[in-house]
Amino acid sequence: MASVFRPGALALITGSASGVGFAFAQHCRRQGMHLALIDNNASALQKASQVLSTTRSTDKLQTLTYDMDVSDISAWSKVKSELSSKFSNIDLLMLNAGMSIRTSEPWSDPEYFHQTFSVNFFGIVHGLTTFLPMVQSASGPSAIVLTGSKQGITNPPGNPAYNATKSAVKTVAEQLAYDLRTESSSIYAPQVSVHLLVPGWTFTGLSGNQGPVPDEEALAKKPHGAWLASQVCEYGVKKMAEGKFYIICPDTDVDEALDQARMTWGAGDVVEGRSALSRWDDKYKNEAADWISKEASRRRGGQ
Ligand SMILES: NC(=O)c1ccc[n+]([C@@H]2O[C@H](COP(=O)([O-])OP(=O)(O)OC[C@H]3O[C@@H](n4cnc5c(N)ncnc54)[C@H](O)[C@@H]3O)[C@@H](O)[C@H]2O)c1
Ligand SMILES: *[C@@H]1O[C@H](CO)[C@@H](O)[C@H](O)[C@H]1NC(C)=O
Ligand SMILES: CC(=O)N[C@H]1CO[C@H](CO)[C@@H](O)[C@@H]1O
Repeated sequence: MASVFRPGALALITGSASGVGFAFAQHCRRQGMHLALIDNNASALQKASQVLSTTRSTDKLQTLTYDMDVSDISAWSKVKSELSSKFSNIDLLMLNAGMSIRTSEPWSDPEYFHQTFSVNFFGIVHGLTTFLPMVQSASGPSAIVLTGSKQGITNPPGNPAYNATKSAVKTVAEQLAYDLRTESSSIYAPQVSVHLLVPGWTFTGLSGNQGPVPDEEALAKKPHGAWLASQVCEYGVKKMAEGKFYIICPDTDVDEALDQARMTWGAGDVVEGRSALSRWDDKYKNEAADWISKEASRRRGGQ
């Protein structure tokens, strides 16, 4: 199957002034793609656009930037009217912007939930409702990538709003993939592939490495266990080429087998009727650790 990463195609990426989004923008540019970059950090966005404009001869390639908040639906309609005057379709729609707010009292702070959902969840909803038609109308294969998190799957305790937004992103991505591939659905478009990109621990703005930082610089500062955003991109592009919907990235500390074992244990809470988040419950945590470690070794052996 032809790739969405092809010369002359258009990628629209949110949260593209830093981290994972910026790494994908760089990959797209190297493949000769036009870019529409959305971010609410104006200075980082400007830097990113400069770097990308020199990544490859850009004689004929456009780099459009939109300094906007993805939670603002009216900003999306402006982007649409501008973009659709220049392009008739979008080949890669990557809805990736995300953030995390800390609050000491989540259970008495509805604003913390509203804010986190307005960016991490409704930012994605706005991107989809605005641009799905332009993705469906692409002439070749096109793709939608939504950035989730392992925290939306295994749900570790501590930041309930962030984890809840990411589990909502997973649910929406699954529904979208189903509707696009199902003939009786009103949005049926089997040439559009959907991917849930789940980075592992990645050294980005979320962990103190904000902006379009070059790999060499990030490598010198990154914690040992974390991946670079460019590694997430490389892994993601490879899995997209394999046609995978779930793209669960490992990192230096956590391999694929360990993630698989943790996710299986988590799903087992429901099936076996254990307590919620049993991996972190004193009553189960030793059993969980034991089972996960054995299951991970079994999976490594079986590879
Ligand atoms: N870094 C990790 O370990 C990790 C792990 C799992 C998932 N993720 C997810 O990866 C995605 C990308 O994050 P990252 O790690 O590259 O972090 P990052 O901070 O480097 O990049 C996120 C970008 O989104 C932008 N952004 C934030 N809020 C925005 C808004 N309201 N409107 C427009 N732009 C906004 C930021 O300015 C930033 O440039 C996020 O969805 C994040 O939740 C990251
Ligand atoms: C914007 O990005 C720059 C890095 O380019 C960073 O130093 C700054 O803190 C960011 N601003 C905000 C508000 O996140
Ligand atoms: C990015 C983020 O805030 N994720 C959080 C999900 O919840 C776990 C448990 O608190 C936190 O460790 C993560 O930081």
